[in-house]
Amino acid sequence: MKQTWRWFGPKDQVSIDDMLQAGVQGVVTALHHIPTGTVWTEQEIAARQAVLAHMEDGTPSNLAWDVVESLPVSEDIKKQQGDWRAHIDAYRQSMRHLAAAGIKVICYNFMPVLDWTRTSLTHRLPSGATCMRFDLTDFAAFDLHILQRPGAAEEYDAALCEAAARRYAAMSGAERDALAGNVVFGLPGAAEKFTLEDVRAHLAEYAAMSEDTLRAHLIDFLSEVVPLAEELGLRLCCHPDDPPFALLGLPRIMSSEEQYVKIMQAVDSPANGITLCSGSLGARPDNDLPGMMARLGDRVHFLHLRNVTRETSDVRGSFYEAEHLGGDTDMVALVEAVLKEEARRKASGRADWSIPFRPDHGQDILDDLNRRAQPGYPSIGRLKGLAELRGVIAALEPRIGL
Ligand code: DNO
Ligand code: MN
Repeated sequence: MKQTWRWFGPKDQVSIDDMLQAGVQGVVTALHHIPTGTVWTEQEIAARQAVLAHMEDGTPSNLAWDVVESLPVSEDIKKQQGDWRAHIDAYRQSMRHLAAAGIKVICYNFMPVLDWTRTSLTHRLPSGATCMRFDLTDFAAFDLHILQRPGAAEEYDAALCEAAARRYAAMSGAERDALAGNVVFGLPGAAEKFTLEDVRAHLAEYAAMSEDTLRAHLIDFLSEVVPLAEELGLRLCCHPDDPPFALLGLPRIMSSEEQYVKIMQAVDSPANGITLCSGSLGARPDNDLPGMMARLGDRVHFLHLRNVTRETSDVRGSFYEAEHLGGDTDMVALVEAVLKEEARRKASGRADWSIPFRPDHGQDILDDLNRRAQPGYPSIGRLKGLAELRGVIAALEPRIGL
């Protein structure tokens, strides 16, 4: 398993030197400054590679850009509206440029409007660490009373509506603003930053879209990009919905194994793959992560390893981001399934048998609490997650014969 690390570029609080001290072996990054739907030029890609190649004092870092996260898919492509065909052409052109630069793995997602969604970015744990949390009552309070989405009340049961009304009534104005900010103003990695008005306008455009239609749009997109990916030796990998259930009445199509299988079968190519994000998928009790890795393994091109503690037992429920080996996903069993897949690839003679993973979101601990990085991406919390995962890998690898 190749130990990679997400880096948001030169503006990231966490530096290349920090990454090296964390012991990472490769980098996951994206050209966040380039607007969605436009081409990533060879020059821009080369410039990012050049920055990555050196430490602050000019010493070679020996780090390479291994994974793109994300090459974003535009809302127009998801809706098949407006400039969607031009955006697909731009996507294909960016793929050619990335392949020419030697970057082979491209992560993307197909979540309409919002990328990942949380209600709190600094939920305090008993230890004093903070983490991100999704609280369904807070979310319903946002949806019903702040966003005031038409029809929202029909999507929550009566008890939840009452709890949300009480929660909203008890919040100060500043708390309401903070909740709205956490939910919609755009988290790191999200392609766009929104206001409430923007969200209302975007939601209206999806009002009539069914899951089947959104899935058909994803399949159309993949039919355009997967053959090119094959030709260029690229691996595309779709990140799951986070959280993995319907929100704000929007269709969600990458939340469960069953949904993944539909997409993998519709465009049946090894280049049409998955980012297995254990934190996203694990928020739902019916997603069996080690089992998914075992069954979908040959399509898994990239892994996000992170854990959540589910606070409710429903498919749509509350959760917080736990320590990497804590939480409800059996991380040791998942790592074991990943290593077994690697062993299969190696035995079949594949040179690229090692699967890149990154420690996904860390809790804010120690000096992270003074040096706030992008939510979810503190240096020490992620380093702790990586170190724990590295221990699991080191213990299991010899047993699997790697
Ligand atoms: C959050 C991330 C997501 C992810 C995109 C991939 O930390 O896992 O923002 O990068 O959904 O397209
Ligand atoms: Mn993830």
